[in-house]
Parts: sequence; C-alpha cells; structure tokens
Amino acid sequence: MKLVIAVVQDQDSNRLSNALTKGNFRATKLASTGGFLRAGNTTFLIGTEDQLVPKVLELIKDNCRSREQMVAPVSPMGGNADSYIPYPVEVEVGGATVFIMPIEQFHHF
Ligand code: 2BA
Repeated sequence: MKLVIAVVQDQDSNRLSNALTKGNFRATKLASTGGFLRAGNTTFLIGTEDQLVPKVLELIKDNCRSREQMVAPVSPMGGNADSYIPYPVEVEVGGATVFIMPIEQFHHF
C-alpha cells in the first residue's frame, strides 16, 4: 500500500476531490500553506493499493493545472527579514507536487 501526498492549488481541489471520489479513491484534504508564496493550497492524503497509484497520478495530472502567480512583497515587520522579497516576481505554480510513500501498516477501525 502507498500514501500519495499531493499539494495542489485551491482552485483545483474541488475538481480533484470529485474525480477521486468518482474513481472510488478515498482521500483526506488538508488546508495547507506554501512556504514560498505563503498562500493557501490544499494537501491531499490518498491511501491506495500499489497497482492503483498510476491511476491516482493520472487523475491528479488531469485535474490540476499550472498557473502563473505573482509574489507580492511581504513586509518583514515583526517577521524574519531573511525571507523578505523586495519586488513582485512571477512564479509558475503547480499543477501538483506529489510524494509517494510506502505504508508499513494500514488500520481502519
Ligand atoms: P510554495 O512554497 O508557496 O511555492 C509556490 C511556487 O513558488 C512553487 O511552485 C515554485 O514555482 C515557486 N518556488 C517555491 N520555492 C521557490 C524558491 N525557493 N525560489 C523560487 N521559486 C520558488 P511549485 O513548485 O508547483 O510548488 C507548489 C507548492 O507545493 C509549494 O508552494 C509548496 O506548498 C509545495 N511544495 C513544493 N515543493 C515541495 C517540497 N519539496 N516539499 C514540500 N512541499 C513542497
């Protein structure tokens, strides 16, 4: 069994959620925040059998697209000046950042 962890943009999360449910996959959605943009994104935890991982990846690919996003300057006031970005920059975000982990044990009580 594997745990697929997928960080996706909020705009894609409902579509992916629907596609996973339709495909009979179980998933947990977590509200998360990207460390770089400090903008909200959504992290999916999807537990599935090894042979179904390619199908999960296909659904993620089909339902998450990449977008350009501006990073606005963030005031370092009261924060860490090391991460201060002094001018707006455009970055390409997503479609999805995916990690696949082996699961030692799975219990569902
Ligand atoms: P953020 O950390 O907010 O990053 C948003 C986008 O900013 C990234 O898109 C990337 O294009 C850019 N970016 C991130 N760090 C950068 C840096 N140090 N310099 C220049 N540009 C940078 P994605 O790569 O598609 O990542 C989307 C989100 O996926 C990330 O949001 C983060 O929440 C997650 N993520 C990406 N890589 C990760 C990793 N290795 N571990 C954990 N989470 C990750």
